[in-house]
Amino acid sequence: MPTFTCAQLISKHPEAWQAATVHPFLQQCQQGTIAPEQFNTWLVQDYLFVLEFTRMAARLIAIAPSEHLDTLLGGMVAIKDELLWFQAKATERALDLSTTPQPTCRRYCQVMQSIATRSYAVQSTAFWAIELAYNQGWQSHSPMPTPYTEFADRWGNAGFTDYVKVLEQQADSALFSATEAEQQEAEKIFLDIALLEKDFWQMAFAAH
Ligand code: MP5
Repeated sequence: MPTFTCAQLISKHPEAWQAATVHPFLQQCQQGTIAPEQFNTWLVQDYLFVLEFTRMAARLIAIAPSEHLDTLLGGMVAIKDELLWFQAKATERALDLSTTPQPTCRRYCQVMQSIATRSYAVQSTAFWAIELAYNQGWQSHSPMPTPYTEFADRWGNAGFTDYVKVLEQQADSALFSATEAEQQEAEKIFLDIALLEKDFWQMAFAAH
């Protein structure tokens, strides 16, 4: 049975991945020309996204092999800090986080929920893709000027890159022993995520 790796998913779908990680939203953050309204829309909607991503991480931990737990629990600790950090950033900007998710954010949350009953191979591939999208997206538009520097650093820093590499190894080991049907599902969710990442940037970019 042919198997593929995470790296092969990216090399098979370079355009989809490029669109997920390179966007005028990030380019204008880097140039310092993004409007506060656009950035604040991203910030609030991303907080809502991370709330749902937390639950996806919990489901992943629930089905992970024991030797994968250390990395995943480390990720969970980072998410705990990140939620508090989002709250602090929102307070600084006088933003209300208890708002309704926009349609794109809601769709992304639904996709994360929809894989709840899928195999570990599928869920770990999705988890890796979501983390890699932010790692590469922010990193490739770094350095950013203030006040965006800390945002680019949060997902672009070397430690986060290392964490995403371990996630890749863990997803690869799951894909290696996955059935062909599971591999097909993993490829599909990867493409769904690539599209949703692009749409998420566009949602914020279109805010005015
Ligand atoms: C992430 C994110 C990364 N915050 N938002 C989107 C739309 N995609 C990926 O997740 P995390 O938990 O912030 O590292």
